[in-house]
Amino acid sequence: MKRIVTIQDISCVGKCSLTVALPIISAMGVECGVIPTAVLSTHTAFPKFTFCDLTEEIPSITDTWKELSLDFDAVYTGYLGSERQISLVEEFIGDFGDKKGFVTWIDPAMADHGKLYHGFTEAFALKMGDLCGKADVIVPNLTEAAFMLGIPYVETYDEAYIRDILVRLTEKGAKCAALTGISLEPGKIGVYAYNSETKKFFSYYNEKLPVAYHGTGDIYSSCAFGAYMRGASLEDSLALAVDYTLECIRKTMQDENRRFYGVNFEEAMPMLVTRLGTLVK
Ligand code: PXL
Repeated sequence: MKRIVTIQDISCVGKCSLTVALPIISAMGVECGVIPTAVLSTHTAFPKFTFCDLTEEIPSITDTWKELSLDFDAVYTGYLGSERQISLVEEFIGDFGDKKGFVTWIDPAMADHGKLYHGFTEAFALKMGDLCGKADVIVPNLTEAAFMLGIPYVETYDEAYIRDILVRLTEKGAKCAALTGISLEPGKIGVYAYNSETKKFFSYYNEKLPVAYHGTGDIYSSCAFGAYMRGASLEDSLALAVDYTLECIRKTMQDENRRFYGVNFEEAMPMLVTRLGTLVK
């Protein structure tokens, strides 16, 4: 079994970051170590939240792991709270990334719908862009891509624009870039990706439902990463995550008692595990 580490916050309620990454990655048959970067009462889109910063725990944890000679097959990061935390992730890659086949998977979870999340600055976004340059795979949405490239966010675009953004993202160093939430025809939404080593593009779409829920980006990234670590191709992993995220949204819409936050990723898990079984042994 592969052993990975995911570095992101714990939002105690809100269904994002570690509270979705850990169950999804574990259900997919990958051992999931964690470094919690902060503990929040909820994620920052709630009107009020507490925030306990754990930055200074990170070096203590990783130093102890080094003394114990622990090793990992991958690191996966999501929401990071500060530029210092980005530097610590870079150090983690330096310390643990020399294992053969090591995968660095970065979800620059920091913005959506044209806006940075509460508390982030443009300088932070540019530094996240530098971290993405060290990755094997990055999974930004179009807002995050625009902030990392320092260009305006646009709501209407065509395929040539998406391809240009993908190439520019990989020119900053990432091997593969996958833009999430891409819609090039009405009623369809999915992923558009580029592998700078093979110079190949890949896209996959499924139904676009007329709703937008918080936390789908974290679910998408965790699922695609989990499948990739199980040995599925990157294309199959990215496509599975499109279908799983849609299934989570469908289950949420069916639930009369649904919350205003997060999606029902829990009851969609049987579909995920079944589909994963068709892709890997
Ligand atoms: O879903 C991304 C995310 C993760 N963690 C925290 C957040 C957000 C988005 O707002 O606030 C703390």
